[in-house]
Amino acid sequence: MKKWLYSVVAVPFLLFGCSEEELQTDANTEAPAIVEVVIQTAEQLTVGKTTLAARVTQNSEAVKDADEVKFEVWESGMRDDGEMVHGTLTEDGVYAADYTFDHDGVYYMFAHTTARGMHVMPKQKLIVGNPDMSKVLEDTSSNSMDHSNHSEHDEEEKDEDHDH
Ligand SMILES: [Cu+2]
Repeated sequence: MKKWLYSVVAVPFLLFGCSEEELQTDANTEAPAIVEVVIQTAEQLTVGKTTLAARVTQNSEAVKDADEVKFEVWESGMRDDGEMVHGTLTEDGVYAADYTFDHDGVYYMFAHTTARGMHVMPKQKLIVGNPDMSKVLEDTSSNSMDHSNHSEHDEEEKDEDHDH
């Protein structure tokens, strides 16, 4: 009689233990939502002052606390002579920086974005004015960059990585 009682009592505990374990596993494997960066600067520009801008979102919501949004701009084929300008939050997840193009040409731009523990860097081609396409150099630079000096691990030295 006593044995029979024990087994009845034990069943609910077993069921409970099982479902609790499943819940914990689900919570642990949930990945953080991807940070998305969309460049807002038009592909066709005119010589002179323009605004470089990119909008940062996560789960379709504006990210207003990005660690860093840097715009790397260079003329096609001359990435080594490119410039890095820091974007600042203007509105609703949009980070922007002023930039001046002083001559017609084909340019490229990366929006190097570090936010919520991720690094995202969309690239865009920019056509400024009416460049003589026969004189435009081919851009052979790689689609990546040396991130060794602006990785997630160097939060303390954010301002020392302008050299790439
Ligand atoms: Cu980058």
